[in-house]
Amino acid sequence: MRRFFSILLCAAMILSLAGCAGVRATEPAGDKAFVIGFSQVGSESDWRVANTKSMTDTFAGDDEYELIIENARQQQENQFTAVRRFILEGVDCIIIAPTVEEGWETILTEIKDANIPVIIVDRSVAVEDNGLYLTNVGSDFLRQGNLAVEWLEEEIPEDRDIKILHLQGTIGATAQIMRTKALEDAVRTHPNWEISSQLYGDFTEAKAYEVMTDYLKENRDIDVLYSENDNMTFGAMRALDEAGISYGNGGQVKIITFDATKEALQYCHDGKIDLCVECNPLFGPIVKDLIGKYRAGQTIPEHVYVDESAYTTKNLTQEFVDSREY
Ligand code: GYE
Repeated sequence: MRRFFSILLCAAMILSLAGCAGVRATEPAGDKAFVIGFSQVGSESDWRVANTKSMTDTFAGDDEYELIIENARQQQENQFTAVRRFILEGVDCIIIAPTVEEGWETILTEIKDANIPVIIVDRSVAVEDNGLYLTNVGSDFLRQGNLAVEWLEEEIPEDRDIKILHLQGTIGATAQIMRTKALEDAVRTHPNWEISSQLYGDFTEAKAYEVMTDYLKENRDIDVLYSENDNMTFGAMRALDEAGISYGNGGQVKIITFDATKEALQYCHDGKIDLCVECNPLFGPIVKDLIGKYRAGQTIPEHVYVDESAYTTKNLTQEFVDSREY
């Protein structure tokens, strides 16, 4: 049946000149394989690349599974197209890493009507009916934000006024919503903290570099940079370098970043970044385990959080940085 739909689908795609965007992430494993369609957000960050690799590595080489990945290039519309293609193909399971939280009701209902189980990974969806998906696997983004805020509380004496520059990721994505919430809540309860500006960096290095370069032309009074992912931080560091503003250990600006990729951890170890809050992308094996349980008819938890912590020069060793996978 699946084959028939695939042929039909490809014919339709050729006719519409839409092109075949899906990447078969694992070798076709024959007709008996359990086929998974994965709609990934994009490749905007090192975190994302590591996450895609974790999913691919997990299912590659296992004849029982076939994984097809569609890159949405950070556009929710592209995710809808990918999901409808998966439905038409008759895949056995759909995994979605949602770009933003809102707007999923209709498409999730379409998947439900097609009797295909859905797993939400990384970010979350805001839908009233949690029965529209099996489970949500990913980070506790609010906890991440709170870890950052708690660290800052310890760093800054109560009688010191600070100006925080806030670099935000894709607006409406859970990672942005929760990391922002933690900071904004904390600022409300700390009269000496002020968010001097919120800049939009879309989780990419290029965008962050651009907005920071622009901002620094008029504003140099920054005590803390709260950057919602590592790649934006790298862009911001480049802009700070060019503006001649120091940062990190002994510098003017304290830098807080999220993800804790190898590159960021190295900067942290070298005293250029003050705090790396970890966001763990390596949940491919957890997803596979949950799918196995689902297939075996076992109940699976509604939400599965990955393990994460935070790093400063105090708890980082070069050995740990070197052993970082992503
Ligand atoms: O922090 C960022 C990525 O949703 C956890 O998205 C993810 C975030 C991550 O682009 O680097």
